[in-house]
Amino acid sequence: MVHACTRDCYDTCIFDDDHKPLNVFPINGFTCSRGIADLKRNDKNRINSAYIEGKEVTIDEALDYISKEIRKRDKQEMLHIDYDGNQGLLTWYFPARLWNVLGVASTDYSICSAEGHEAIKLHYGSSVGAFPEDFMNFNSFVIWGSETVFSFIHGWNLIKDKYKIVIDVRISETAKRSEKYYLIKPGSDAYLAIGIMKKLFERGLASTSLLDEPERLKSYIFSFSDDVIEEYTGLRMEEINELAELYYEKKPLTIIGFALGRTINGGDSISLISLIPALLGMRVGFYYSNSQGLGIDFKYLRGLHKYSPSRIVGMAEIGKEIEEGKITFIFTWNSNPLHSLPMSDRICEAVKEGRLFLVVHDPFWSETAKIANVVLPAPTYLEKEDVVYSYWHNYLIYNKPMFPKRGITEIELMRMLARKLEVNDDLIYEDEWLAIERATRVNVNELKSRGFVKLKPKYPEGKIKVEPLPSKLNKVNEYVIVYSSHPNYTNSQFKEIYGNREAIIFNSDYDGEGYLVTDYGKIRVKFKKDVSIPRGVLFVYKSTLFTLEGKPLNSIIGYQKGKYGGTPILNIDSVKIIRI
Ligand SMILES: Nc1nc2c(c(=O)[nH]1)N[C@H]1C(S)=C(S)[C@@H](COP(=O)(O)OP(=O)(O)OC[C@H]3O[C@@H](n4cnc5c(=O)[nH]c(N)nc54)[C@H](O)[C@@H]3O)O[C@H]1N2
Ligand SMILES: Nc1nc2c(c(=O)[nH]1)N[C@H]1C(S)=C(S)[C@@H](COP(=O)(O)OP(=O)(O)OC[C@H]3O[C@@H](n4cnc5c(=O)[nH]c(N)nc54)[C@H](O)[C@@H]3O)O[C@H]1N2
Ligand code: SF4
Ligand SMILES: [Mo]
Repeated sequence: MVHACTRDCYDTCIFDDDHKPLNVFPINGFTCSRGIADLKRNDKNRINSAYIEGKEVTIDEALDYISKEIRKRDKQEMLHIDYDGNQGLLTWYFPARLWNVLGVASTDYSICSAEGHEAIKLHYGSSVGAFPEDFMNFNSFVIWGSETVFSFIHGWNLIKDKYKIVIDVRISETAKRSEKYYLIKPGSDAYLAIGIMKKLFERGLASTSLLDEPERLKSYIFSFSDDVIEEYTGLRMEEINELAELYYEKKPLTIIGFALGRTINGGDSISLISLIPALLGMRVGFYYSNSQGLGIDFKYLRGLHKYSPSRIVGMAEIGKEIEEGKITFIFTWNSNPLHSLPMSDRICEAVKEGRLFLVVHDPFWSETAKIANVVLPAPTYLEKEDVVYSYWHNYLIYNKPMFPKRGITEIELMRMLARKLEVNDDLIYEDEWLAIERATRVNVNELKSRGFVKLKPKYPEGKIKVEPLPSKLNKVNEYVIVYSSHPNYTNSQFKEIYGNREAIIFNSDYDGEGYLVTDYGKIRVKFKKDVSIPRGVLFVYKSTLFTLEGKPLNSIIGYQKGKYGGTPILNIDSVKIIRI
């Protein structure tokens, strides 16, 4: 029997009964520092009971209390926030049915990768790209806006001995370990993609057969002068020419990092980067996320084939809507919004002032759980059955629990709350295994007995569409905040093992304390000089987003969002520094 790590991670490691990583490709018998520490972590910092306003209660009492609050309100002012804390189909997707049947507001699930999914889909029909087996067919790689060494360890393992080119805004760990790197100005990736394509056209190296309107692309590309491309990217034309040559000669696989979707011009950048392999005649020449290529009907699992939310609130705008009093009730699971959302200090303020009723269902005392009105204990992935997919490889895995259940599962909670609210819709009571079978078309008995099955990748057909091409690219001002994964944490998780680190702002020239200030707020932070960071860049690990005073860094991030998938622009510019 096997189980699978359900964390938000490319790799979705598969483990045996003793929690040893399986030696199947591409897991290859090893795991990360979190995978290693999972068993030890399972007993630490756990929520072991339900709580109302800090007082221990039974789950039944807590649900009575929550249902009274729900009955008092309009659908539009209630929101469920769920994201990828656990990627299991039975933990994340299926339990959303209650909220969709009730018709409360939903988020747009945009915080992480939506921008790139939508941008690539417009050209290719789907964002699906190379699977692990395809990686093996390439001898060179361009790693564009991704700290692969930390964020994608099994991907890195497949490519580490091959030729790698990194495009980043600082000398990342991945850059240090690669054969070549190019540092560009934050948010200028769209210009670099234009520059590369321009050189390919100019030198007659472009292959146009896969594109529906190559001439349209060419005239668009040639509307940008070399001077403009140099000015925006900070690279010289000789360097861009060299990169174009490398692209032509080596025909690399381009790994497009999710992080790009959260930068200024992010969707446009991903859109244009994705066209480079097409211009070299490669149908599958990039990897972004393969979740759209697995044939899983996520909408069915969430009940969205039958019901729709009363409204969609962009994840970029939740903080703002709370401030404006438009949201007065939040139910969250699988997510730590205080850590992850823009203007997240508005959540704290509104709860303190009694303007927002906050419920958190989580296995661990996350920052958000600590301030919630009602807290509910959830089992970890080691304590409940689930079915897990990966956004890189194509195994669908049956997660068999290793330990007895603690707390209440997301499905049990959904059904108990539905009974309290007298919601009787069949969707809520549909057998979850039947729902899995319908959504994945995989035989559940076979899945359970074999542990995992391979899904067949699904690719769209037809020409790659050149349109839409970005009409206007934004100018980026210094200072820009940029983030990367940290090897010992997954987003806000694993502080109980690896410690609660404060936000340190790595930069080119200042050691000391001070403030970061934007139109949305001010936070006191520590600064540290680092030679790998160019001027104009403020770098922080995305797992260390709280100050020592407990204020979230995201307090200073506004509600700007991408135009394709609505992804919040987290890599904001025009940040002022006050030194003290
Ligand atoms: N260990 C670990 N692994 C993780 C996670 C984790 O927290 N820890 N998180 C998971 C999740 S949720 C995600 S979304 C993925 C993210 O995985 P990746 O997509 O690899 O993103 P990051 O690790 O955030 O690294 C982003 C890189 O982009 C660079 N960058 C920032 N701005 C720009 C820009 O404007 N242009 C260019 N070219 N580069 C830029 C940063 O300097 C950084 O090196 O990783 C997953 N894997
Ligand atoms: N400033 C800034 N903000 C960012 C980012 C950034 O780079 N910079 N990155 C963004 C990205 S890429 C992402 S993906 C988000 C991630 O943002 P978060 O939502 O903060 O992600 P996690 O830390 O993974 O938190 C998920 C929560 O789910 C809980 N959880 C885990 N397993 C289960 C389970 O089985 N059941 C339940 N009920 N809960 C569970 C965890 O304990 C944790 O509290 O943050 C985004 N926010
Ligand atoms: S976080 Fe990623 S690398 Fe670590 S155990 Fe989970 S799937 Fe594997
Ligand atoms: Mo993410």
